[in-house]
Amino acid sequence: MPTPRQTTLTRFLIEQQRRSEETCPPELRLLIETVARACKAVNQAISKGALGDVLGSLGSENVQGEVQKKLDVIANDLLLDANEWGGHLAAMASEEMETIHRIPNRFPRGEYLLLFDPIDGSSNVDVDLSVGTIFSVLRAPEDCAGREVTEADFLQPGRAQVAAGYAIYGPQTLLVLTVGDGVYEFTLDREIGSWRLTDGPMRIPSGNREFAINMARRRQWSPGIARYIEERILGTEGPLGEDYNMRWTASMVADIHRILKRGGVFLYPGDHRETGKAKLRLLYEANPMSFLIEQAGGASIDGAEPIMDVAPIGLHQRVGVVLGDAEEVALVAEYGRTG
Ligand code: AHM
Ligand code: MG
Repeated sequence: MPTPRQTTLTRFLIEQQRRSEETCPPELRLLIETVARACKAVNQAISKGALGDVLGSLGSENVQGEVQKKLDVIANDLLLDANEWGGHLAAMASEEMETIHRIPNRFPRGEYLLLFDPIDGSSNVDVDLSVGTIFSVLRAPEDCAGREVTEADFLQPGRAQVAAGYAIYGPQTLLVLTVGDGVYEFTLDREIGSWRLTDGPMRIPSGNREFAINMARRRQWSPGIARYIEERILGTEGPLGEDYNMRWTASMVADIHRILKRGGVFLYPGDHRETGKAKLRLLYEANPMSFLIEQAGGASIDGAEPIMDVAPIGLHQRVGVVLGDAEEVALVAEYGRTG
């Protein structure tokens, strides 16, 4: 038997397929390998930094009105190019594209839909902090085979995901993955260029007294969120009688990875008092992260309901996000109900 560290992503996925063709059919396995390969190329591009002329903005805006970084576009193209010819996909969608990307007619069409955020936390790229790529895989509706894929085909709840994960480009380059049978972490062995299993099945440790929230948005919080955070800030002088720590990286991948490894809770609430707007996107940020968090024993809500039960109405729809330690998330939900 190989030790976990000798287990490559390829071997892990083949063994997963042998254990259960239902969770990991060959087509899905090959699709995940292709995404993972594209993430290696993104990693290469990011790590060149100023030497590769990849830093800074392009001067363009994406569909959400956000300034695009050069790397947002480079990574988006790398993921599109790597995934369009393999025959596993019917279409793709991304944070950086207004509408879906159909597989060109010159390539065979497969049965899956891929959604991604090519560089999550891209404001951090220029200052050399961790960023990542988030992805989610859905099955295309059965009747897709005989017609053009549409945006509506992507509007499936998070529970319908068949795989999800992220790559994190930090001190180490990692791939964290679920096919609905636990969460596993792979570290990129830079010398031989392969992903090796380094953790899993991952479980969120309970009871960590750390929360992650952007405090500058405090004026926008609902009474429930304000109460939850206020109690933690009061620490030993408040009803909890314990001190808490705050961590905020402005890279969701980095905050979620910390929570998977050592626990705690992440909040990006969607309760702006005037606009009711959230920031994070449901289909390619909140849903894949929620799938991973639930698979690791945690919970994930939009403030009240499980995120993966939300019925999507738009490709770039935003949603409030509270996820991590299941007990903490339950408390946020309770304070949301009672104020
Ligand atoms: P992005 O996908 O455009 O980078 O935006 C998402 C990021 C998340 O990674 C992070 O949690 C959040 O935006 C940070 O937002 P803020 O700048 O409000 O702290
Ligand atoms: Mg993002």
